[in-house]
Formats: sequence, structure tokens, C-alpha cells
Amino acid sequence: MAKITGAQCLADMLAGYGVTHVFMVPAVLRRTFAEMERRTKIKRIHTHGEKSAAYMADGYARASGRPGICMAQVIGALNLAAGLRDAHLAHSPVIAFTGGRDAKTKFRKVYQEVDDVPAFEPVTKFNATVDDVSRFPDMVRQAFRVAVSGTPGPVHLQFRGNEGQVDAEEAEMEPLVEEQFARVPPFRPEPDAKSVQSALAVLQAAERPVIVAGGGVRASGAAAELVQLAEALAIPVATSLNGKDCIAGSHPLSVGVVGSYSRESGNRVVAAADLVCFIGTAAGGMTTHVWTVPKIGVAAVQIDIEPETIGRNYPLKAGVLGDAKVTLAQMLAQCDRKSAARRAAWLQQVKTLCAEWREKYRAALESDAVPVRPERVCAELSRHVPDDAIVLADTGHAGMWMGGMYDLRGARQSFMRSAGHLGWAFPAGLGAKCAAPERPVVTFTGDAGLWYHIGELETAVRWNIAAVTVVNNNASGNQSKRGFDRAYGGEQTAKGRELWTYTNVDFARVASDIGALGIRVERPGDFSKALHEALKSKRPAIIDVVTDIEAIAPAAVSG
Ligand SMILES: Cc1ncc(C[n+]2csc(CCOP(=O)(O)OP(=O)(O)O)c2C)c(N)n1
Repeated sequence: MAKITGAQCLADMLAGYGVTHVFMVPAVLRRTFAEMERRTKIKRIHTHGEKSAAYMADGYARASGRPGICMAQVIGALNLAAGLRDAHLAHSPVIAFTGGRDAKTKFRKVYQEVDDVPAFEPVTKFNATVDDVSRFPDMVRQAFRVAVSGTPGPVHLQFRGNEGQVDAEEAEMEPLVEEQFARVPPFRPEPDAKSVQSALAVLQAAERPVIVAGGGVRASGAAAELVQLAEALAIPVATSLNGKDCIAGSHPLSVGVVGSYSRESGNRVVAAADLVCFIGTAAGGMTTHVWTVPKIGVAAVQIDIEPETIGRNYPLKAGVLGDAKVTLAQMLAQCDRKSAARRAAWLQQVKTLCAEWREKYRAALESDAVPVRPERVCAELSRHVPDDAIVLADTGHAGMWMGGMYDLRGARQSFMRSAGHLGWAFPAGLGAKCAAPERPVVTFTGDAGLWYHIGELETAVRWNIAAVTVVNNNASGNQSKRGFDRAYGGEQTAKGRELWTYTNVDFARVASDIGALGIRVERPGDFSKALHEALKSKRPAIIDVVTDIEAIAPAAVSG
């Protein structure tokens, strides 16, 4: 076997796994970067912070199903670890490489060094050190294997040397690549036949069943099978916020997102169901509005790839362990379509609940008010983002607005959301655009969300990452308004306002100054033109929408 450097080995392996971009703040694995440039076409996106590098890798991973790679030298390692938190919560396959301790110098107060490895423990599935150059091949393979297998998630490898200088050393190595682990899912475990039959029996007997589909359905690429089964058995579908793109909002069986950042009809339908079938969702606090929708004790079925998830939160009538796509295809092949007749009255009730939601919010969705209503921005996005768009939403109010008010129009559109971290969406949108340069990417964020990583506008310009970012600019984090009013005795005070308001800034101007396209929208009727112009420009773009500081998203209903 030939002697090669760790840098050559790593560059060849990343290329072999199909990696097209890596995201980092220099300087880490410098020789690997030089080898990447010589031996591969991988783009080396250097960012303005390690956290945003991790978010870009996360957006890349969620948009493509392929691991996203981010890196930091030792002093930036904890910033990178912080950025893995959302990927961990969202089950996104991000691989983080950091520089780290050298056996020759550790415990001697080396410049910039602390023991970073423990900080990665709570946010990774595999957290390990590469101390000897001969371990590059097996450790990198294991990193990919773990990131994409089972429930996907982040992985961390710390390379010896504050900048990972172990990559300069040589060993006899083969840069072996296992293509099976280059994307999610590497395996499609088949369910036990009996468990499929019992789940079907329970579903078919139900008079008011609902499916709650989660991120596991999108990870498995099982949206088509999900919709076909729902149609065959006449079962309405709610989704988690993470699973929103499993069914188009325009589909007659779609009732919307259920949970805390949700649509009223989603919560009402799930609360009224006599059976809830969870597919690819942990049925966690966010998706169930802290286990009130549905109430614990409802008859439930759960299908998941992770045995520990099945039955964790709701006692079950039936549980199925398996890949979502394979399981749903088997259910479809075996199901009794005639049982659908049993659910005619239920479907009528579901239709009424959905129509009631639309009537209740019609005025806001169509509002011509100035400053602009966020509901109208969501409605404009529902109508005007292209058929193959990837749409991202930040958390907080952005998640509430988009979870409740935005609709996908078809199966070729994708939706990704922050799993809780404010500021995730803007850099994640840039990562998504790197992963899918041919697809339009549109990110919805508040101004507080944009401020977090606004420096990455320069990164987007430098690498011409032509994602479009729509800013719900109310010069505040007004989702916090109600809470601070309560803290100040139930009324809004000037001192209370200090805690959630910001300077009024024209982000379109900031964007133009940095070299991106900036468009400011002050009237709702101008939004669609701005969106089309931004998408057509093929440049990074900010659409700064001046919105109503008094607009507060509706709170989730419990039934
Ligand atoms: C890392 C992180 N810190 C704090 C929060 C709490 N938080 C949620 S929403 C929000 C304000 C959001 O403001 P903005 O993005 O401008 O949207 P708006 O509420 O104005 O619509 C904050 C501070 C969070 N979700 N994540």
C-alpha cells in the first residue's frame, strides 16, 4: 500500500463521499485544504463564525440528505459545538472536524487550549479523537456511517494538533469510501410482518384516525407513500413542523402542522381524533403542544426506525419498527381500501375544521395593511415560491408564522425549520443553496434572527451563494412582547419594551453595501415582484419587509 499524508487521504475520502462544500473558520487542517484544492473540486467556504459554519453544514445536510462538513481550529471548537445543537435536535447528519490536544503538550497551558471533547458529547452520536494518522481511513468512514445511520445526527472528530496538524504526517493508507453511507438512509430495515398487520388492523377499524408525520418521513423520502396510504384509507394528515413538507398544504387530506408552532386546524383535528398514528416523529413536546394534543391516553400507533422512540410518549395499540418508506409501501399493498367508507363523516368534520381556520385568518392572509402583516408575507410565499423551491424558516415567531400560515403547493417543494435556535435559518439557507444550487432557496427570518449571523452576507457575496432571504423586519423580537408585558404587571411599559426592541435598520441597504441585492418592501402588493426579481438575479438577496410590530402570531390551541 502506498504511503500518503493524512491530508491527501482526507481530501480524497471527502471527495469520494460526494462532498461538494465544506464550511469553516480558518485555520484548521490547512494541508487538507491545499490537497482539496489540488485533488478535488470541493469548495472551501470560509465563514465569519464557527456557529454559522455549523448551521451552513446543517442546511446543506438537510437539503441534500448528505452529511454536511464543518470545521474549526481548537479555539473555535466550542463555537462549532454550539452550532451542532440544532442539528442534534433536528437529527441532521453534520460532521464536525476540530483541531485538538497533542499528547506532547497537553496539561502545560498551551495557548488557546481547553479539553473540548466533553462539550461535543451532548450534541453528537459519535464523539472521538484521531490521534494517529493511520486512523484517518477508519475514523472518517465511521463518522459518515454514524451520521447517516438509524436516526441521523451530528458526529465530531478531533484531530491531533491545535489545527489538526496530524494531517501532515504519512502512513500506508487506503482512502476507502463506502458510498452506501454517503447519504440518508443507508439501510431500509423491513418491519416485522405481524406488526404491520396489527397497525393496519387498528387504523382500519378507527372512525376518526389522523396521521402525524414527522422528520423521519422526510429523512426516509417516504412522502409519496405517506400520501398514497392516507388517500387509500381516507385518513387526514397532520405534520410536525419538521415534517411539514411530507404533504402539500393544498392536498385535501392535509390539516396543517400540529403542536406549538402550528395551525389551529391541525391541533383541532388531532385533538378530535379517536386514533393517532405517529410516523417518523418522537411525539415530543413541540409536536404535541407539551403532550396536550393529542392527550396522553388516546389510542395510538407508532412507526419509527428507532426502537426507543416507539411508545416513549404515548402508550400504543401497535408499534412498528422499520424504515418509513418500506413500512408505508407494505401497508399500502396490504390495506383494506373499503374501510375508507367508515370515515366519510370524519372527513366531512375535518374539512369543516380546515375551512373554519381559513375563514378565520382570511383577512390577515389577504391583508393590504401597511406596515405589512406577516400572515400576508406567508400567503405571498405560498403563492409565489417556485415549484421546486427549498423554503427555510427560523425559530420563534418565524416558525410560528410559517408553521401556521405558509402552505407548500406540491411534492417538489421542500421545507426546513430551525429546531429552536434563533439565527439558524439565514446561514442554513446558504448551506442549502450550496447543496442544491439548481433549486431556488427562500429563507424566512425575523430581524433578530438575521442579526445573529449578518456577517455571512459577505460570505454569500464572496462565494455567490444566491439564496433569497425574506426579513420580517419589525425592528424587534416581538414574539417576546407578551411575556415581558406579563412580567411588568400585565401592561406594556417603556422599560419592558427595552428588552425586545431594536434599532430600525434598512437591511436592503446593508445588503447592497456588502454587494448583495437588497430590496425593501413597504407595501404588501410589492412583495411578489421583489421575490421574482430576487430569484431572477441569481445573486444573494435580502428582501427587507417592513412589518407590523403589533402583529403577534396566534397561540396554539389545545383542542
Ligand atoms: C439561541 C436562541 N436564543 C434565544 C431564543 C429566544 N427567542 C425566540 S424568538 C426571539 C425573538 C425573535 O425575534 P425576531 O427574529 O425578530 O422575530 P419577531 O419575534 O420579531 O417576529 C427570541 C429572543 C432562541 N429561540 N434561540
